[in-house]
Amino acid sequence: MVPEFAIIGHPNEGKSSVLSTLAEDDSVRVSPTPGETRECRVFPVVIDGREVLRFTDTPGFQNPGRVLSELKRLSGIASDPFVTFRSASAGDPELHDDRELLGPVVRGAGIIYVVDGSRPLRNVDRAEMEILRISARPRLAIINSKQADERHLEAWKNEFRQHFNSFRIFNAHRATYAERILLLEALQAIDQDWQQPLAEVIAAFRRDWASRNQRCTEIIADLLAAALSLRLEGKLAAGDDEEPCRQRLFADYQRQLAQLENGAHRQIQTLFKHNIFRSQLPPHSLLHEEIFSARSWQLLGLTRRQVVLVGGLGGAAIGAGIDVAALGHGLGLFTLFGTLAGGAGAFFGGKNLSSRARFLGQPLGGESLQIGPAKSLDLLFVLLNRALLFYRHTINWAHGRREGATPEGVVLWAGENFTHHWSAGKIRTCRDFFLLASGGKGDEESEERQQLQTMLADTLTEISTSEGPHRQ
Ligand SMILES: Nc1nc2c(ncn2[C@@H]2O[C@H](COP(=O)(O)OP(=O)(O)O)[C@@H](O)[C@H]2O)c(=O)[nH]1
Ligand SMILES: [Mg+2]
Repeated sequence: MVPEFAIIGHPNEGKSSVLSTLAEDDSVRVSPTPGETRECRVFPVVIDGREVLRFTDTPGFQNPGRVLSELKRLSGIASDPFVTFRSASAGDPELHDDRELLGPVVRGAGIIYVVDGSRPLRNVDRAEMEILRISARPRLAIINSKQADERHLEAWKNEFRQHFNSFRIFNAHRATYAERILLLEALQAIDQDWQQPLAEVIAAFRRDWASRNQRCTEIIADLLAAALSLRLEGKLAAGDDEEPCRQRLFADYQRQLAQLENGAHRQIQTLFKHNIFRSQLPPHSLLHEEIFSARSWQLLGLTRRQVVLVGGLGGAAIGAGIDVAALGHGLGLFTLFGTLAGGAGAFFGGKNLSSRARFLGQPLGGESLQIGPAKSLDLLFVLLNRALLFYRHTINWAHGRREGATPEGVVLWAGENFTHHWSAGKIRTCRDFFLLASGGKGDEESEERQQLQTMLADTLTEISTSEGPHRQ
């Protein structure tokens, strides 16, 4: 039988949000209006086409005091006071929600009790906990603090020690993959009967996560292959001014790179089951910057040390170490494009450009300007770091969190470089893939691509098992 857990609690404490995050299901209805959920709804967790676990969302308690006294009264006379209570209260609209939420308890579901730990404990909470305690179902309490206020935490914990098998702090808006696994492990411990099935669920979760990461390395490698090989050409007619043509070409190039990147990021979002709501990037995220902004290159490109490493790798010479100052100054990228194309550290390929640089007059006609394939390894690092930033943002965006919600207590962190510490071996793997990809062969099965993906898989594992952003 598939283990079932009912998410129970007072209205508006974050039950549905917790469920949405735990089940990675952003179709769960979350609402600021208390008491909107009137019926239970089952959310199966399906892995590899098989339901491994189900969570049931329930309406909030409306009359816990009354329900408790009814149950106590029935406990002497009914064989199962919960069943009797439910049938006896069937005609009473006032008890509708209370009756409904006890449905899964009666059919044997485990209980996950959710409270907002940022508010003080009240008598109604005690009545709710007492009801759950006398149900004798295995139960775990979750403290989902909607505000940063921690003054009441100790009181809640003390209360939970008396009424529950276990409790955990789990935040519906901030919980990470690692914290979801920890919660499942805690559920495993509350009842011996669930140990085995939940161990399988946890193993399935881990396998599923690893296969998503694997798929994500393909998405990133595909993006890099397409971006690094991107090549555009602009024809110059006799008498054409070269500058506008360059500008157009470069604008096109930027636009197409951005499209490729955007497509890859959307795939990552879908892979991690963000189907309905789009996560919001923190206001200062580097991902708001254009791919070719000086800040992107400064923070996400190769470090000086790595540029030296690239030089020492041997083999084909490769452009590395873009002059970031050139990206930022007034003349911007066109200068870089024009200058570098003819210069020693050629950034973009420039058919005819080096000769043209010497002839800066009117074009003779029938010539073409070319941009791409990429000539600088930095582009790989900028795109890779941006993809990793996006990955980290996506996996840490809890499904229960909705657009516009204020992320209390969440310290959203500035863009970071995931590759600054990479050593020569990893840089070489990137370099080898770069050579392949810029030669138009990055999407083919190859040793180089395989190595890149294996390395990326480790990086993704590291990112997903490291502490969440709010812990930093
Ligand atoms: N800031 C913040 N808001 C939360 C959190 N959990 C839930 N909420 C908000 O609280 C309201 C009620 O949440 P919901 O999950 O629908 O509660 P339910 O009635 O217990 O199912 C919604 O507006 C949520 O966005 C949280 O961890 N932090
Ligand atoms: Mg709800």
